Amino acid sequence: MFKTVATTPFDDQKPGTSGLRKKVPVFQQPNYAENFIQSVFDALEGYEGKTLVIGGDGRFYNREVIQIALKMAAANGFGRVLVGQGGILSTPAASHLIRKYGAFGGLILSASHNPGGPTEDFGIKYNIGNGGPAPEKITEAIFAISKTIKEYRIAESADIDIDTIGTQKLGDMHVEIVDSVADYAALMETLFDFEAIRALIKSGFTLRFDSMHAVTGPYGKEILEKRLGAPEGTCLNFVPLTDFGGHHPDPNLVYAKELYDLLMSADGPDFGAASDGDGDRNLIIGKGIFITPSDSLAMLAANAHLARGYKAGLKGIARSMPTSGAADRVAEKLKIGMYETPTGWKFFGNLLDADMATICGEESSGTGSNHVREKDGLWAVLLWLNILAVRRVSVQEIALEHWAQYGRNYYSRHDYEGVDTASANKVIDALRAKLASLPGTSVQGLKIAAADDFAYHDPVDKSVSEHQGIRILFEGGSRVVFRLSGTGTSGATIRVYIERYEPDPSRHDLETQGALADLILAAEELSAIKAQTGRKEPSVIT
Ligand code: G16
Repeated sequence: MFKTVATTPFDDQKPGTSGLRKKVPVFQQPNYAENFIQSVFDALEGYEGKTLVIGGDGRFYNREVIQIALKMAAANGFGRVLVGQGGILSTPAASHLIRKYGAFGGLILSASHNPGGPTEDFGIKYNIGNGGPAPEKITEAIFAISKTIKEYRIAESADIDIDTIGTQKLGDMHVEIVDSVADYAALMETLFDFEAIRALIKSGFTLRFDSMHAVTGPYGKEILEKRLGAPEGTCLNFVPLTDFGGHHPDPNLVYAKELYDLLMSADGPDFGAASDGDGDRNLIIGKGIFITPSDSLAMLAANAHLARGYKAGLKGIARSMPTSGAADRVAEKLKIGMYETPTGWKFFGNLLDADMATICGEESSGTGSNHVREKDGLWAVLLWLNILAVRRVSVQEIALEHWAQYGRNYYSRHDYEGVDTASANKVIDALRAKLASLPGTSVQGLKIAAADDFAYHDPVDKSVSEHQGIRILFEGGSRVVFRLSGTGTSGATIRVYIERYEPDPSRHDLETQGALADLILAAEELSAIKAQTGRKEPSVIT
């Protein structure tokens, strides 16, 4: 029942920041998904007879690729595959299943926060046995194999019913269709004090959780409304749709504006949150106050000991380089390790496995901990709720107190999306070329203390990752960072990260873009993005 199919390579199957992401029509080309999946299997060793987890965020083409992956897993010798019912698994839930059931690895089908639909985005990512995204060593091997692949193996069989919970067989391989939510919800109950959160909600505390028509809908319904007793109506846009209702399932101030406006209104709820396509990102908004992801990491780290799972304290905190330095001050106070990694959750894996870091976070709306090896949107929401349930103060009070104690890191990211790749590369190359001459000079009255092209030396496996972003550090702790996104599917996206450290509490209530105005001008003066790309302004400001 297995056959070997001859194929020819595609030259564009290089995994980016988080797996291979392309437009659906690219994935629909004959052999495209098959080639990539076979390249993944060929890059691995010793999986015969072992378990693979497969699930996705429910976007268009999810079900088709799950069938292909199942038939290929059987033909390649896996012993068992666990699939989320209906093909649905949030990325953190998939990571948990891999860990809980000792799987060899997993295939996560998602393009995260990118739009879905017949002409929109799709993606395939391989996660290793620790539950985390494959490290660069493996993604590079996958890419190398994809360039020379000659054949793939697949079962000739009818499609598997992925909607009915239970076990089926595909050749010798067992296919178990599992509840998408149950194991994950049980894990959350071990980390957080559900009693305390229930009591908070019972006392009249109000919240909204916007799933943006993506994967966290069923998770939010089960955990927030069913287990924590939040009234119906707490979960918004909770039915996963293959095209996310035509929206970007990206929980930021642009795409979750309605939620933001609700939280800023006089009679809005006390707490609002949203998650993205595959459930690993989060947006946190308190009544009248947006918490930046960088601040959220710092505030969660400072208060995490209030939740059951983190009572013993944190071993360390890790953040991606472009994430603000707010968490660094918390680590300093707690006298624990602080690690600065390149963008990409995969870089946290070693630190978490070695128990050097407990909590990690990124400016791109990602926060998580050692409970899985992915960032986890709902986890961040529950940790916030747990902290609020114990402290019984508002989100605003937590933020103001935090800034008074540690200082405030004003922070914003300006994205230039869909820029022509050659111009984007030119911007970065030009910046790189002048790095050595910058220290000691001034722009917009700001003195440059240091400038470099960030390279990461992994303290665990000693691997080195170079060219991870251009950093211009000013005296006093402010900085601008430039890098190209590794998650887009068309053209290039230039990201400019702007940060000002403000220790003075009398200056903690400024409007963010205003507080960063001179740095924003400095970034343009240094990079000439507008002149190089012909853009007048960023496409997205968060
Ligand atoms: C992925 C990665 C994150 C990264 C983000 C943005 O998130 O897992 O680590 O911060 O992309 O990356 P870039 O700046 O290269 O576009 P997700 O939620 O898209 O899987």
